[in-house]
Amino acid sequence: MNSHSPYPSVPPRPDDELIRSCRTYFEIMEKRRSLRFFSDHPVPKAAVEQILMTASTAPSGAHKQPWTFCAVSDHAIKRQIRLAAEEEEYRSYHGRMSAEWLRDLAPLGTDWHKPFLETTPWLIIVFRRIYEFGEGGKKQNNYYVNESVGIACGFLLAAIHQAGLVALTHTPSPMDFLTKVLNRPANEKPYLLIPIGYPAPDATVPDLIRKRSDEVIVWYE
Ligand code: IYR
Repeated sequence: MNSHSPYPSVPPRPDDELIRSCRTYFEIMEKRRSLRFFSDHPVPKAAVEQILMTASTAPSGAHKQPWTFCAVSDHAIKRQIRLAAEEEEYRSYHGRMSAEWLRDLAPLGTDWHKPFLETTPWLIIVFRRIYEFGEGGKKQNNYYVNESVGIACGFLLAAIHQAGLVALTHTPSPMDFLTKVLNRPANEKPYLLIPIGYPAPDATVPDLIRKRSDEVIVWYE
């Protein structure tokens, strides 16, 4: 077993203070929206690095941290990613997605055009690391990779929002082109493509309503 250190002791707080603090964080997070209209205003690399390191604090199966974040600001690579994504998306919107799926997407107003993939100062491409190369190049599988990387992406979106920046959890499908464009090794599979930046001054978001607490929580008291 590794050495263990004491966790900083946390004295119980008065209930009303605790509830207020939970409410305050809810009110912050409740304002987060997925955005498709970005400004090209630059975001410093050091900010992106800090945000990605927050994502990397996420819990993971056996603490393997089975993720790689590729951060792209290079214009030529962003263009390559946009063109490849639009090619896949064009096929998705013209035959690969079911009529029901297209109907469900209609309120979001999405289509195969993805200009934001070139507008945003940064594209984050999250890869899940299926296995590692152990001693002698032996494959060692990671654990709960999808769960771990999903949680890390949650942390990532929260950190982006906290910074006053916006993002889109973009899922061009299939995403294999990202492996090729970014020259990633065989143990990494693309998971999400997340453009990050400031919102465009005239950005809009669809009017969505989030589920009420009684629709998402079942209490057993
Ligand atoms: N990947 C496509 C389609 C799409 C799918 C879902 I589910 C969305 O919530 C939004 C879009 C696209 O990015 O346009």
